[in-house]
Amino acid sequence: MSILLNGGVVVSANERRQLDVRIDGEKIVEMGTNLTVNDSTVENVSGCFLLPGFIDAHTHLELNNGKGSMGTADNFTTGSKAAVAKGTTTVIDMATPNKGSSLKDCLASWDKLAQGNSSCDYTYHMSIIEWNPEIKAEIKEMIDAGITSFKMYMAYDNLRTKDAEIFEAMEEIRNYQGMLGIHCENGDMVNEMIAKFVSEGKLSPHYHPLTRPDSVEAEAVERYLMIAHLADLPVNIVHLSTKRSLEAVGRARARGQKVYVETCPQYLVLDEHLYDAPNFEGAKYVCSPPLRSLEDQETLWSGVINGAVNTISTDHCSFNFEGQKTIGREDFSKIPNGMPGVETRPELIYTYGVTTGKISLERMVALLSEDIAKQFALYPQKGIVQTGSDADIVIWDPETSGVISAATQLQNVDYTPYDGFETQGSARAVYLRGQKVAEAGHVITEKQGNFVFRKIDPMNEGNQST
Ligand code: DUC
Ligand code: ZN
Ligand code: ZN
Ligand code: ZN
Repeated sequence: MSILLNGGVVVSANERRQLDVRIDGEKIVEMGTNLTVNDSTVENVSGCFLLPGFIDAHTHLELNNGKGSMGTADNFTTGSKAAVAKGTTTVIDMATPNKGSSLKDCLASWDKLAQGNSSCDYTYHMSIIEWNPEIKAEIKEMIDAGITSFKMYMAYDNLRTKDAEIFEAMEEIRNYQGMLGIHCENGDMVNEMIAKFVSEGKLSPHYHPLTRPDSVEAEAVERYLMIAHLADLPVNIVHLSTKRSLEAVGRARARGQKVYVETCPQYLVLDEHLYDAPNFEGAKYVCSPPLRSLEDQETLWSGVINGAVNTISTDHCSFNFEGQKTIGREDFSKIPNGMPGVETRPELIYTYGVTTGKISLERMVALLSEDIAKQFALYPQKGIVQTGSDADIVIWDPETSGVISAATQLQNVDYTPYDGFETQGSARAVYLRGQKVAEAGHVITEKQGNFVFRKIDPMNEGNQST
C-alpha cells in the first residue's frame, strides 16, 4: 500500500512544481501530474508546499559541558521530538569525546544516546579535541563507519587544539575528502577578557559579549582559513556571526578557497541588546559566539540572500534558566553557554526570511535542507523531494500563524529565546522515510529515527555527493 500526496507544490533549491508524490515504503517512488490513485492512501495536500525534510547540521542534543553535573536540559529523546514535530527530519549532532577517550568510544557512546530514542534520523560530526597518532589513525575508521565530518575548536580550554594540530588534522581529513568544521574564536583572547572583566568586578551578562567581540571571532576565522589554505582543504565555518568574519571569508574565497559558511537563526533575529534584559534574563542569551549588533545582523542577512552564507543550522544546546543559567548569577563567566532552537528554525526562517521577501522559499530549502545534504554527504538520499530519495517530506502550510511560547514548546527547557515571536507558516504534517511522524506540530509516532550512514563521493569537491 502506497501513499499519494495529492495536489501540492514540490519545492527544491531551484524550482517549484505542482506535482503529486507517491511514497512506497521508505522512498519516494513516483512524481507527476494527475497520478493514478491505484491502491494508495490519498492525502490531499493542495494549498501546501512539499519541502524536503529539514536538516539541522549543528545540534548539541545531549551534552555534558564538563562542569560537573551541567548536562543539557534536552536529550536525544526530547530534542529530536521537538525537531521532527516542526519539520526537521535529520540532525547532525556534535559527538564530543572526553579527554583521553578514543573517537570509537565517543561514537559508541553517542550511538547509545541516540539509538532507539531519536524521533528523527541522525548522524554526527566527530569532535577532535586532542591530536595524537591514535586519533589520527581513527580518522579513516570514522569515515569507514559513515562519519564523514569532523569538528574542532579554537576556544574552550577543554576542547581546543593548537594551530599545528589543526593543520595536521586537516591533512589527514583531506586524504579522505572529509569535511571539517571549526568553532572560530581566539581562546586566549576570550580567557584574557573574561579575567579582565571579572577582576574589575564586571560580572553581569552585559559583559559576556564584551569578552568575545567580533574581532575575537574574525581573527580565528582568518587564521583557520589561512591554515586551510596551507592544507588545501575546503572547510566549513560553524555559527559565523559577524560582518568582520564574513569579510575574512570573502578574502579566502577571492584567493580561490572553497569555504562553507553556516549561521544560525539567533544571529539573524536576535541582537546584543538582550544581554541587558532585567532580572538576570540576559543569561538566557548567553551563547558563544554571542548575539551581535544590528549591523552584523544586516550583513548576515545579506549573506543569506546573496549566497555568501551557505546554510542555517541552530547550535541547539539547551540549559534551563532556573537552576542552570542562574548558576552564573554572581558571575557571567559561570553561565552555561548555549540556547535552544532545534524546534523553531523552520518557522523563524520562513517568517523572517520568506514572508518578509528577503529570500525565496527555494532559497530557504537550500539553506535548511538541500545544500546541507550536499555539503555533508547526505544527498540525494536526503535534501530533495525526488524519485528514489528517502520520503522525508514536510507538508508546509503557508497560511497558518502562531506565537512561539515556552509554555507550548516541545523542547524540554524552561524558556525559549523567541518567546512571543509571531510566526507565519508551519509544518502541517511531517513524513520520515515514508511514515507520517508528526501532524499539526505534534509527534504522532516517536522514536522512528535511524542512523544515516554517509559515504563520500570521491568525484566531488570536499564532501559533496551529488
Ligand atoms: N556555543 C554555545 O553557546 N553552546 C554550545 C557550544 C558552543 O560553541
Ligand atoms: Zn561552537
Ligand atoms: Zn549591555
Ligand atoms: Zn555548537
